[in-house]
Amino acid sequence: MTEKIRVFSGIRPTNILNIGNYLGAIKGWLEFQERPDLDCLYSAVDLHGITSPYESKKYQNQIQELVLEYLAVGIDPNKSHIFIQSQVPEHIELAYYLSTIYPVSRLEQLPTYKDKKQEQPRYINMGLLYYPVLMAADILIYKAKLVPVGKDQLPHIEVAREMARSFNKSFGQTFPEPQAHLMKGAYIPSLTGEGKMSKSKPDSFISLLDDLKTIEKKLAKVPTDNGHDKVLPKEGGVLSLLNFVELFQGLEKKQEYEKLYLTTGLQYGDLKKDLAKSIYQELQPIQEKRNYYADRPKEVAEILEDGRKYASNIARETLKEVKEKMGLTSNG
Ligand code: AQP
Repeated sequence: MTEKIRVFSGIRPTNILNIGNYLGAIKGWLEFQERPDLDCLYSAVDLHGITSPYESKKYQNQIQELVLEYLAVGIDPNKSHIFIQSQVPEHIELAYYLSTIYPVSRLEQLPTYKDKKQEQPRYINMGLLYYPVLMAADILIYKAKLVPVGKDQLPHIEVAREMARSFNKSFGQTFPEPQAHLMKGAYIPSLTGEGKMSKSKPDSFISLLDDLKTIEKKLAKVPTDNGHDKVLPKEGGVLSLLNFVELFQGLEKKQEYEKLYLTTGLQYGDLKKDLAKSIYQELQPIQEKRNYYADRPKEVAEILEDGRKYASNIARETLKEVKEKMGLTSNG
């Protein structure tokens, strides 16, 4: 029997998941768990979450909430392994080893680090700089070859690839070079029309748990124009809206609106109302499933324990191999 190809991905428990996380990352997770040739590990990456300002008293709830949302969107514990990152501390140990073979200057130049420095100027901690190192360890500890993520994570995947190459060169072939897997929704713009949709920017997102009224209100605020021009907009709120139309209502509908924009004019009120309905239609079953699991904490705890055990076994094996290859233990 050929060995399954391993898949790893994770999300920070910084807030309720939004449609950016859902279309950009989770849709890829769901696609991969259906493939019998893949072995999928999906983690609530709580150690990454604490590199941004957070409230320790609320953090356990946020982590548990993220797990409920993983289950709610359809991550199936019979097809995937779900676990909490900090419960497999081997990630941290591997991250340290990897940090010794990687230049600090490369980490300082990463766009994600520079962005976060601007976003949280009073919270520029070592963990933030170290984020891509720990993320590389998250992936490499499982020798994962595929990483379904959004576009913003590409620089981090590149770091993981460089680390794998560098480690293999110095200590012998150990890690495969992981590849990012991007979905159609790999970059979901913010509702403000500027930058990407982000869990930590409240004006930017529609959350997976929003009701119809809230979605309508949020879409109503998306900045638009007079609905008519000779060329389609290349940025801003209108582009975001058309993007959502394609992802939730299909390409044909988007093309219909584009045609109106270029001819008689587009009525945003109608577009927004219709779009809100379509988004809510997709989110409603997710919200029901989230409530189903919220009522079954024992079942959720068992799923997490199974996931932790599975992940820990692989992680321990990899660490043993790494320590031997680095000369930290004898291989006798
Ligand atoms: N706007 C987006 N479009 C497509 N994909 C996105 N992702 C995030 N935003 C978009 C993908 O969702 C996953 C979330 O991973 P994360 O929580 O570890 O970090 P992130 O990329 O920093 O996500 P957020 O939502 O912006 O969170 P905060 O605000 O906490 O930093 C990743 O696969 C990401 O690519």
